[in-house]
Formats: sequence, structure tokens, C-alpha cells
Amino acid sequence: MPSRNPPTPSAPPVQKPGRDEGESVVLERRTQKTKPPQMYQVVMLNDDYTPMEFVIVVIQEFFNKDRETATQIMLKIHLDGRGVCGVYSRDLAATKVNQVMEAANQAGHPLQCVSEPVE
Ligand code: TYC
Repeated sequence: MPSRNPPTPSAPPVQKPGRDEGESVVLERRTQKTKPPQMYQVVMLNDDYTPMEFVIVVIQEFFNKDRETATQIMLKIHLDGRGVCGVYSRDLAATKVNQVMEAANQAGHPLQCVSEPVE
């Protein structure tokens, strides 16, 4: 099989043509400055009162995990005090936190959930 180069990103934007002293057209290459957006992890905190089953269902429902994965995350939180349920854009992470807090308040459980920048 022929060796291939890795895919190259699209060419960086090029400035409007300018004119140098000798009137020839000069194109200056600008370096690409856009960086990927900051991502936020939604972290759930342990407490002594929220039932394990409630936490499992919340993780399944709002973080789209299967029951086995949700159970593992819940146990990690129970043992370590906190655990990451998912990583999202800032707005979506804030929405997830609100959904969890709303469900916990409705059910009368003290479950706490926060979002924090990754890294
Ligand atoms: N520690 C709780 C209990 O023993 C279970 C629990 C797990 C609570 C995770 C909150 O985020 C949590 N019932």
C-alpha cells in the first residue's frame, strides 16, 4: 500500500492582495488563530442521603449512559466524593447541571452537581 500523508488542514486565510514598492501583488499568509472552544465537565458530588438508584436513573436520563455505565459512575462518586458524568460546551454543561438540580429538588434529594472547565 502506498504511504499517505496525514490529512492536511485547509489552507490558512490569505490577506487581501496588497502592493509592494515595485507594484507587484503580494499575498501574506496569516497563521490560523482559531482554537477549539473550552469544554466543561459536569461533576456530580456525593452526599449521604440521595438514594443510589436515583443517581443511577439521573445519570442514565440526562447523560445518555446505559445502566451499567451509570452504575459505575454512581459508585465512583460514592467512593471518591465526586465523578464526571459528561463533557460538553459551556451552555450544554450548564443545562445539564440545571436539569439534574431540578430533578433532585423535585424529588427532595440534596444531590449536588457542578460544571467546571476541563484541564
Ligand atoms: N452516597 C449515597 C448513598 O449512600 C449515594 C450517592 C451516590 C449520592 C452518588 C450522591 O452523587 C451521589 N445513598
